[in-house]
Amino acid sequence: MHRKVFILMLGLLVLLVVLGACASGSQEKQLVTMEVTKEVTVIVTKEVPAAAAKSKLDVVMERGKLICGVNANLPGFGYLDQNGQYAGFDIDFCKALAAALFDDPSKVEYRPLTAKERFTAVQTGEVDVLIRNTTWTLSRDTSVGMDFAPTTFYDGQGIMVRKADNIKSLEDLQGATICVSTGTTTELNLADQMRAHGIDYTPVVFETADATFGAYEEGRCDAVTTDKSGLVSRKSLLKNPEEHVILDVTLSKEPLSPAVLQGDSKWLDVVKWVVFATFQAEEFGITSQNVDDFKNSDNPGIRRFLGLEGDLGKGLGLTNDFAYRVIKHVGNYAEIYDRNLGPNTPFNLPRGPNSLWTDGGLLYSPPFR
Ligand SMILES: N[C@@H](CCC(=O)N[C@@H](CS)C(=O)NCC(=O)O)C(=O)O
Repeated sequence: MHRKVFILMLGLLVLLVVLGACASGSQEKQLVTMEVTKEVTVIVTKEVPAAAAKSKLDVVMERGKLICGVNANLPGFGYLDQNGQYAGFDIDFCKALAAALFDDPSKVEYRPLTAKERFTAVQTGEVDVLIRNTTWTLSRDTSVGMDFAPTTFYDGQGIMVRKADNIKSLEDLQGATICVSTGTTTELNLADQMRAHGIDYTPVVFETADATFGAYEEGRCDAVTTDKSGLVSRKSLLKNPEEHVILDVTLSKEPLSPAVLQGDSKWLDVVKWVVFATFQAEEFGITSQNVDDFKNSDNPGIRRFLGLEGDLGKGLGLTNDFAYRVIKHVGNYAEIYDRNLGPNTPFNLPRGPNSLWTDGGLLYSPPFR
C-alpha cells in the first residue's frame, strides 16, 4: 500500500515538473485532469499559451501602411533630402518592408525620433518598427523590451577632433571635454573606455545630435563621439569638414539593427526575412535591374526565393513573391548600400564588415527554403 502511494506521489511530481518545464512566454492557466490509476485522477493546472494576440503584421496590413521610427538628422542613414523626402540607408529598409507588405515602397509613414524617445515609441506601439541607427545590445533585447532583426550595418564608436589640435590617440584626450548624446550606447562606452585607459575627461551631454555637434563646432568640446557612421555623416554637415578628423580608434561594437516590440514573433519574422532577402539577393547577383530576367531561371533556389515555386512567403503571412517585391522596388543590399553610402556619395564608406560572408564580411542569410 505504501509502495502504491509512493509511486503515485512520484508520478504526480514528475507530471508537475514536466508541465512546469513546458511553461514559457505568454501563458494562461488551464485545468487538466489526468488519470494516474483506475482509482486516482490527478487534477493540475497547466500553463498553456494564451490565445494568440493580434500580431503587428495584421495591424499593419489592415492599416495599409507601415509606421517606421527613424532618424531625421543623419545624412546617409535617415534624413530629409532637398525635396523634403525621407532618404537614407535606414529609410530604404523601411521602404523594403513596405514593398514586401504592400508591393509599394511609398506606403510608409516616417516618425522622426531622438535617441532618447526611440524605445518608448516601440513600447507604446507608436511605431511598428524602429530603423534608426540603433545598436543591438543585451539590455535592449531584454529589459528594454525590444526584439532585433538582423544587423543591417556593423559599426563601431569613434571620436572626431579638430585637426589643428593634433590629437592622435585616446591618451591625447587626457583632461579633454567630450561632447556626447544621451540615451545612446555612446555615453556608456566612452565612460568604460576612458576608465579602462585611466584617462580623465569631462563628458558634455546633449539630447540631440544637432545640439551635440553644434556644441562641438562652437568649440565647447575638444572632441565629439558617436558611431563612426554617425561621425562621417555629421562631419559632412560641419561648416568646414576638412578641418576635422576621425581618429583611428574604435571604442566599441555597434551592430545597428532594426527593432520591434518583444514577443511578436510573426512580425519579427517578417522584418528579419525582408532584411535577409536583401543579403540573399546580393549573393544570388539579383538586382532591381535584372530581377525580371531571373523569372526564367531554372535554379530551384532562385525560383523559391522569388516566389516562382513553393510557399515560403505564405509561411510568413506575406505573398510568395515578397522578396521579388523588395528587390524590384528597393534593390539588394549592395544597391541600398551604394545608393546611400557608396563611392558616388559624399561618404564613400568601404563595405568592410558589411560585405557578404562570401567576400569575407559578416552578412549571411540563412537559407530561403
Ligand atoms: N548606435 C547608438 C547611437 C545612436 C545615436 O542615436 N547617435 C546619435 C548621433 S549619430 C544621435 O542620434 N543622438 C541624438 C539624437 O539626435 O537623437 C545607439 O544605438 O545608442
